[in-house]
Amino acid sequence: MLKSMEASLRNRQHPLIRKLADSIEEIWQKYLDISPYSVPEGLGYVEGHLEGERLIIENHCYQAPQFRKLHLELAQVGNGLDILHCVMFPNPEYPIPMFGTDLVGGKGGLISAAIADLSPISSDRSLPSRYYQQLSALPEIEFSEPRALPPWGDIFSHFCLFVRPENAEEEEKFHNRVREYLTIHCQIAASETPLTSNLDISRVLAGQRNYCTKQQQNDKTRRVLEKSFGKEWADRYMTTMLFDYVA
Ligand code: BLA
Repeated sequence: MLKSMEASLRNRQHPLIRKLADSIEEIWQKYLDISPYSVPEGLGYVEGHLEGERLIIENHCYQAPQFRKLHLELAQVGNGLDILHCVMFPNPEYPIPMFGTDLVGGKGGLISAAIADLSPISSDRSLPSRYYQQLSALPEIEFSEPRALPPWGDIFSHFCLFVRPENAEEEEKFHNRVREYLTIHCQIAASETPLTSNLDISRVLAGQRNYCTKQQQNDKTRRVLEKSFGKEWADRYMTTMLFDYVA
């Protein structure tokens, strides 16, 4: 029953969301040794409708040796607003960036926000050199409507894409670039040697904590969740499911 509901939400969503969700799972399967991850009780599939608008959320979670949690979330507000959210949380022995992507939109067939990044977690906010080299080697692309990051967005890298895709061609350009980011990330992650020094590991944890606490400040996400589920639930969801960190 759950499986068929899950399949049906994706098929009802904006084509860019459907394609990106499929790509994410395809690339994870291709490069990583993934296994199931158990989602906290009651959070696999959730529906809420406090102020009228119904919000449906479905979570797909995996883990891999290099990643303590691979989280792909699909959501739909009312009948029109579609959301894709994905974060890859590295195990703290792996000093690699945080991959994150968020797509929001669908009303009138338009995606209003498309963001993707490999965000650094080092204290000087630089990416590991292998990442920097491979990302720099990608051909430059342009979008007709780039968007400005909010104040908490200082966590994102120089390679962060944040745009409002104007048409199907720009949507495809975004999709392809995110596939490239994911492929680079999974290939590098799969060939990394884990850290052994506790000091180095604690630095990774501090970087991941900073990333998550900044993301928790996204009032636009919080408001959507609060409207359907209330303040307390929204806060718990943002801190335990969307952007949880290891203390
Ligand atoms: C923006 N996120 C948004 C917006 C909404 C959501 C409604 C505003 C869209 C717009 O301005 O056009 C809502 N996003 C959600 C909800 C969920 C979600 C409800 O994921 C989950 C249930 N957000 C992320 C990740 C990144 C991210 C991983 O979850 C980045 C890697 C970024 N979302 C992000 C940014 C904005 C945004 C930067 C714009 C915020 C702003 O302009 O203030």
